[in-house]
Amino acid sequence: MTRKAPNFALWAAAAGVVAVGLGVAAGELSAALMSPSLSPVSAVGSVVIDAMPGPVKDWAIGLFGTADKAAFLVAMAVVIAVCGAAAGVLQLRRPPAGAVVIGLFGAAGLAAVLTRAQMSVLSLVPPLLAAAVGILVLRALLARIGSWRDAAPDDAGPRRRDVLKTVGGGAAVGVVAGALASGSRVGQVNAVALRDGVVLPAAATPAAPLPAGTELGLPGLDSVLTPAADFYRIDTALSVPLVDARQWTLKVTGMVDREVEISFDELLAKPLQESYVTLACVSNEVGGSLIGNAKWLGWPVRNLLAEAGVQDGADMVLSTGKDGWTASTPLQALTDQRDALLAVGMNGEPLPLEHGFPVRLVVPGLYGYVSATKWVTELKVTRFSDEVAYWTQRGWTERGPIKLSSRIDTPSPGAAVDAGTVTVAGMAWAQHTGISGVQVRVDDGDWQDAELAAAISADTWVQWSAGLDLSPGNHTVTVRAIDANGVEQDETERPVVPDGATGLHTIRLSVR
Ligand SMILES: Nc1nc2c(c(=O)[nH]1)N[C@H]1C(S)=C(S)[C@@H](COP(=O)(O)O)O[C@H]1N2
Ligand SMILES: [Mo]
Repeated sequence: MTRKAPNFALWAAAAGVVAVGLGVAAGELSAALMSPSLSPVSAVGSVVIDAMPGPVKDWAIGLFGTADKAAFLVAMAVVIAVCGAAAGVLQLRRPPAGAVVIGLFGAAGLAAVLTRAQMSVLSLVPPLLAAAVGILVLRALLARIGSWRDAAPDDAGPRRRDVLKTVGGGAAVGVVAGALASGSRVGQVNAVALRDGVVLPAAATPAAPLPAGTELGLPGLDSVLTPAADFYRIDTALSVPLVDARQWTLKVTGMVDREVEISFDELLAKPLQESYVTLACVSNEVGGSLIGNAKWLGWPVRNLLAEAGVQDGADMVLSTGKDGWTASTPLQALTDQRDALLAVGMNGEPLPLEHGFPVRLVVPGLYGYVSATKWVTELKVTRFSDEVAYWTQRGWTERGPIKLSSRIDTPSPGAAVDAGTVTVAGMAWAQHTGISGVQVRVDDGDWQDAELAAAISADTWVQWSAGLDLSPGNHTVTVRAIDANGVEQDETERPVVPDGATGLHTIRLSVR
């Protein structure tokens, strides 16, 4: 009795499809967990769509109508599967050629992701992970198919079952992972499209133009205005909450005369105002980078609170985000003249999904954990004695005014510089108080005044620079800021818990 010789090439092709399928699913899932803008499939797809000649695009839209995007994704899936099959067969015939093909795919994904706007180190994870998973799975499956092919006749049975089990098991995992990844994609694609569709009204009260001389433009020095793509992101949301702005409402509840609810369109119809505010995270170490400055567009929260009518005895507003996170903000900080905003715009664009789309709170002078609620859905007027917010339950203080601080941006710590006059520069901040001076010191020498750039306002950070005469050898440079009330930056070193770090930023330099 003869058995038909197994078609190893077919098995290798199937293994190749399973390998790339698992790789793509791993990449998409990691992107879904980190940030909606990181999907390698979307990135490659956008690059291809951008590169398509107009007539081809028109033809495809005409052919598939509103299903054009779905049809495009199906076409991408077919191309990926065909290449996977080819990689499998190549890996069987000429290892490691199949693994190289998958590596090239990963490189294409990486290149596509690099062209996207919201680029960060994190963007590199999904394509690299996809390629790594694809190559590892391909090699594992093909090794098994190889040993089946080379097996002695009496060993062929167990080898065959091994291949059936692993390829079948891989396919099953791939189907589940693919379903999860595409499930998360559908929501993300919609959210991205809805955000792209938002047209922000012009501000009734625009921000004044930036004063001349706010931006020193020195290499290595952070820019005064932080692009949204570089803005630090801190939240407890494992995947970015995707909020449909058309469905979004904000409720004011608690100790109010009447509960009010406002929709996104109603909010956009209010007289909006623009202001520059520097946000900071309480977890920012001395010299750290969890701080950024943006131009925010929004409506002062106090107007909405006034519509609701705040009752006597309230001293706090507990704001809640779509992710269930809460912040406790002193009522006064939301009602005084500091213009705490229900922000809809960041640097002239709708809020990025990661930074709270469609609406977040921005309160000058308070750390983000007690004020900057993203994806905000409720403001409950209450008392500090009645409610405890998310981070306060975990050991951070219930109030969190931002501490006066300063940072050296350039030279970078440990840098080697030439002896002579060395330009040192950085940032200083005391939100809602303002900075009146910055001083620097070499080793244990005297404090010398640095030059302050023009400040946008008391609510923003300000650049400073100083020319220091440095002799050869090892030196330290330390900075301290002085606020508008003449208070010097606290030099006592304290950790970030429970209410923000203190101490002075010092860098070491080796001078040639
Ligand atoms: N809904 C929600 N809002 C949030 C947070 C969060 O975890 N969930 N984190 C806060 C913290 S601790 C900070 S420092 C700021 C950071 O805002 P950003 O990510 O836009 O820079 O958002 C605040 N708003
Ligand atoms: Mo934070």
